[in-house]
Formats: sequence, C-alpha cells, structure tokens
Amino acid sequence: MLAYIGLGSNLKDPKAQIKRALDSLNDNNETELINASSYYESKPLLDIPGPNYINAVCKIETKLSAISLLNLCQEIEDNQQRVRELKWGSRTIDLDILLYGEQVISNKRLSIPHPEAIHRAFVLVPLFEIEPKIKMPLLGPIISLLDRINKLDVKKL
Ligand code: ROI
Repeated sequence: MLAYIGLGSNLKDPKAQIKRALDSLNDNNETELINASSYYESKPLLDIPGPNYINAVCKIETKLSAISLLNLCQEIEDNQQRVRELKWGSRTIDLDILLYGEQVISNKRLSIPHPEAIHRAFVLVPLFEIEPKIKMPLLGPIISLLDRINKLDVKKL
C-alpha cells in the first residue's frame, strides 16, 4: 500500500528530528521510504507562541495495516521523546498519516484523509511537491485544495 505521512517539529533541532523519523520509517521491515519533500518552515498554527515549525511530507510503501502504521508512527514519536505539554503546544516530533492508499477511514483512533491537515499549507505544499497529480479521496485533486489556501504561509528551505 502507498501511504503519505506528514512530519512536523519545532523543538530540539527540528530538521534532525524529521530526518531521524524518516530514517526510522525506512529502517522498519514492513515499510520503505519512497520519497520525501523538502523541508518547509512556518509559524505555529493559530499564532500560538513558540518556535517556528519545520514540516515535510513523505511517501512510503508499506505492508502494514493503517492501524499498525499508526502504531509505528506513535512508536517513532515515543522513541524521539516527544514532549507534548498541551494539545496545541510545541512538540519534538509529530507524525500524521495523511493518506492510506485511496481508503477513507474513520474510527476512534484514525481519520484518513487527515481532516485538519488537508487545509494546512504546511501539509498541502510539501505533498504537492512530491505528488502534484494526486487526487485525495473525498476531496479531489490536490491542486484545487491548494487554490483555497495561502501558500505564503510556508517557506521552502
Ligand atoms: N503549526 C505548524 N506550523 N506546523 C505543525 O506541524 C503544527 N503542528 C501542530 C500544531 C500545534 C497544530 N501547529 C503546527 O500540531
């Protein structure tokens, strides 16, 4: 299965945190990293005080079910000692499953396509970089989603 994961960090050397998470996704026997976007810098969403974020999106091929992939993402977050003081607070690393094949999933632990991410420049812009022709389940072509947001919210590094 092809899947797309959004990565974000604004603490403890964010670029290194993202690199490490990408390496972990690739080191796993059940997943292979196919491609990763450039790094993008943005202010914290909603102007919540804190350091700027670095974000990226990657494409993986995986044998894992969606829920096992979520468990893997959470393991990687735990390994990198994610600190998460507040719901909207700063974090060392955050991994969100954006898309899992063309599946639509909605249960207690998982909502795919990721319901908030798909409105965020720091997700759409890097996703567009690696997959400009992708069509999101329920939502349509990425290009029409991009038209509705402010691409200036993120800066390519
Ligand atoms: N803001 C930005 N710019 N990037 C993120 O990855 C990010 N992640 C979050 C919240 C706290 C919503 N803000 C963010 O979880």
